Amino acid sequence: MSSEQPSALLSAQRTDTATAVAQPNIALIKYWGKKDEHLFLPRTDSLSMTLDIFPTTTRVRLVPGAGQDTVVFNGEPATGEAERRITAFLRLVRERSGRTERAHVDTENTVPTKAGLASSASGFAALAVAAAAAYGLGLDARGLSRLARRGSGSASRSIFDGFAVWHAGHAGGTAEEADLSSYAEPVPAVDLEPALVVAVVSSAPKAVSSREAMRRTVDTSPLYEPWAVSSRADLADMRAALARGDLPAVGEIAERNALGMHATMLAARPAVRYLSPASLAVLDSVLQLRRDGVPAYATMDAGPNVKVLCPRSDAERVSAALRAAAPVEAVHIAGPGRGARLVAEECR
Ligand code: 2P0
Repeated sequence: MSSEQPSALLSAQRTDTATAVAQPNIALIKYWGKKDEHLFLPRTDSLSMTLDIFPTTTRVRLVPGAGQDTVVFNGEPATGEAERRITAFLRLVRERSGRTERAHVDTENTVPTKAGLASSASGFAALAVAAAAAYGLGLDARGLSRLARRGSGSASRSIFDGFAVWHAGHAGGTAEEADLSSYAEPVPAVDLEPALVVAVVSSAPKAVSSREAMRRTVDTSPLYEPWAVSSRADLADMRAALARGDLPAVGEIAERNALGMHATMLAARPAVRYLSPASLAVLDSVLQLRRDGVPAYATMDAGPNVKVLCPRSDAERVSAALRAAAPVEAVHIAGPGRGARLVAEECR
């Protein structure tokens, strides 16, 4: 038996074993580009909705006397980049805690990985919450958001329920000041009753990682800076639309922000193109839905999959239209979900 604790109690108590659950988030105002790669400071603020699907469950257990960290990912020993990122994150947590024990991490991720479905967001949000509790960091939600950011930028937003804004912070001053300046927090929103319909066009790993793609875009795309400027204006418009509960405006702003982000990538040298013919067919079907009177709006991340924001009451109709538009692998209907949280250990 396991029972969940309220998000407010995240990491409140110290144990040597902790398990946390987190869900992915989808950005409505995108994070695309860093100003500090080591600290994961983004160039622009972003805003997202945490989903109620695809949970990641991560257990961190301290192992006194162990010579190294061990990581199991979906039942298999983690290797390569995934293992390197997780052990680097554990080193950061150890530095902060003053403790030296290595850890065993066991993570079950139900998100299709590396397919632009934000698997690193739920993954590092769950790891941050579990590791902070296991090592006794005693962080509040903002502190957990900052910590999760150091694993993957978008993970900073999955700490929170529903809509969250991630502040870019500032790179000046000391590293500690810069680190403190960038975190996510909840955004006030009227209850919109939204759905996000996820059309999985391909769950194959992507050819270019989002990390490499955003670096290349910042370094070489002549469209990057204009997009970053317009994204700041989009964020202000988005906050206002959420505050007045205007779902069509939220969708319209999200769609223009995402299309603009993909334009920056197409102008990079060499270009990064994540959208496939099937993605474009789904985008066409979203236009057709709007012509038919359904307020549906698309957003896309670092992959070919398309996520469509619409009223909850239209989700089934949108789902059917997306399936008919292209040979999609799967369609998932998500709503706003809970932030990362500890789940009580059954017995130790
Ligand atoms: C986002 N994406 O705002 C944007 C939009 C993809 C497109 O955050 O390098 O895995 O680990 O900080 O968070 C994907 O990038 O990148 C992402 P890192 P991350 O959701």
